[in-house]
Amino acid sequence: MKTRDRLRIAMQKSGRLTEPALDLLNRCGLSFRQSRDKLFLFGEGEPVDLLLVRDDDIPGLIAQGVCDLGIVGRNVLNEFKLSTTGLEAEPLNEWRPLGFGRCRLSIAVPQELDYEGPQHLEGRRIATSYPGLLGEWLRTHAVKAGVVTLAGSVEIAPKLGTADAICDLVQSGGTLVANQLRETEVLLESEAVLAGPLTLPVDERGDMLELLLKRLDGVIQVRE
Ligand code: PRT
Ligand code: ZN
Repeated sequence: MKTRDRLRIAMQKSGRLTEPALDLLNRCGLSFRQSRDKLFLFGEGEPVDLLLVRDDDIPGLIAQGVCDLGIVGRNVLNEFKLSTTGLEAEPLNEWRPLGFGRCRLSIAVPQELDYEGPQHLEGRRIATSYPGLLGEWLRTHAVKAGVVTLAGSVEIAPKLGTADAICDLVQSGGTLVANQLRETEVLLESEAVLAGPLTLPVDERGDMLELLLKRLDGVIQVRE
């Protein structure tokens, strides 16, 4: 692949992480103008461009070298890492937690169910969009359960009778309550992170990344 001299960061095109990610980068002194096809935001001062994509595609784009870094939920990053374990993929690193997009990946069961611990899930079906993270948790707790992988609307699976429990992202807990579900286990505490390969490119992009990390640390420290 042709090497770039500008740092390219993938971020969510339109969703929960878009505004706070742009806000953070602006605070780091970066400003952008949109490309005509709306695929990029080009840096106006510094050599940093943003690639606007679906959040699920971000880890793969970093692993393929299409971009140098990405701003993505730890949930998406860690699920990708598990799905590529054992494959010859570029290992990805969490460079910085960014302090927004906070949520947790949790198991929830119907409210009326007595839940007494992981063993309660033995032999049951659990619906999720995170089969890797759920599978790892089940293995750690020596629980054998069926994993029903769904792309979305996981919370309605128990009502539809397609699963006995769910494993999904929770923020306020409102969605669980609305679906008569109760949170019983937290598998992962998540937030948006700056993700990238384990090593920096040894060129202008590496220099720019070092500068960006310094600015990020300053901005995040001030905010905390
Ligand atoms: O189109 P694209 O694929 O890019 O977007 P998306 O729809 O997959 O993602 P989006 O924008 O919904 O979320 C992006 C990231 O935000 C997630 O990967 C998480 O890292 C983070 N995040 C933070 C959340 C939430 N909070 C959240 N509450 N992602 C999803 N939710 C959903 C959750 O799935 C559930 O349906 O909100 C519901 C629960 O919210 P509460 O407040 O009712 O508990
Ligand atoms: Zn997505």
